[in-house]
Amino acid sequence: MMQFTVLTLFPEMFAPLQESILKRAQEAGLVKILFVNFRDYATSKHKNVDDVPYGGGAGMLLKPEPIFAAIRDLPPPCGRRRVILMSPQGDVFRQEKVREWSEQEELVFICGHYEGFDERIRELADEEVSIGDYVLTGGELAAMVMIDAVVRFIPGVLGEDTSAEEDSHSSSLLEYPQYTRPSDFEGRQVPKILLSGHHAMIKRWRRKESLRRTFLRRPDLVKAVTFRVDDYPLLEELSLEHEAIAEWQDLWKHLCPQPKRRRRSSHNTEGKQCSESHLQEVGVLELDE
Ligand code: 4H6
Repeated sequence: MMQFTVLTLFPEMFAPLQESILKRAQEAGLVKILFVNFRDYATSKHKNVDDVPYGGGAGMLLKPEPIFAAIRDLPPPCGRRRVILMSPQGDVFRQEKVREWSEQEELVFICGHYEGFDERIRELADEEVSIGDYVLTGGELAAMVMIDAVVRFIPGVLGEDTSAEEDSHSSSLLEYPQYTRPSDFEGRQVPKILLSGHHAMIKRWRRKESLRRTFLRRPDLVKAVTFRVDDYPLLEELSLEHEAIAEWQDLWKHLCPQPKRRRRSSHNTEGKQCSESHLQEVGVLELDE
């Protein structure tokens, strides 16, 4: 059971987490999401949670006292707990972080609103994280994005045989194109290979299309890809199909199959000369370099 605790002035904004897969995960007891409205920890008679900035300037900032009080009032952690602050100034949230957080027993999210936080609130957080380079009216939507990504990574949430570990971002490659019926939709055909039932060829096609998409759409991800030896022929084909991919050739030339070094065979202990026909069977590759 993984617990999420959200400190927010607007718990009603989290209604979308009560639908679909996140609803099922909570009903199945895999996940619990608690909300703490830190306005309940405001001590002034008007329950103020914000105030004007020292030094002047437009807008209001969240005061430290209610958020400090709310964090101090949390029950002692049941295990590993991470306190997270969402802000446009944080480290960008990536799948690697999802994997790391999925190993915690509890995640606590502090959602800011108004123009921002009093700087002293930052010391409550273990991490400051951003979902991307844009500004939101509050941290709530960012927290929902992160909760969704972590919940779907918890074993059992997606179902029995579907593993989030197999997802495109685990391999740093984009997903290959997928199709369902009909095989001909208004003249648009599903690639023939996918109808062939030839599983090895389908696997090869999918790997090639994942590579193609990653190079063409997300060149920034390419440096994180671990190429396999059997990617070599796929990459060479893609180089011929796209000049833009050919420019990356230095990345995979080390995977070029080397011609096998001829060595004395264990069946040829007398050191006899190998016949011409045997050498042909071994298949000497002719390669550049
Ligand atoms: C901290 C500081 C996260 C949090 C300021 C939060 C974008 C992201 C917020 C603010 C967020 C993100 C308050 C500044 C409203 C703008 C909440 N915006 N803001 N990219 N906003 O993850 O005014």
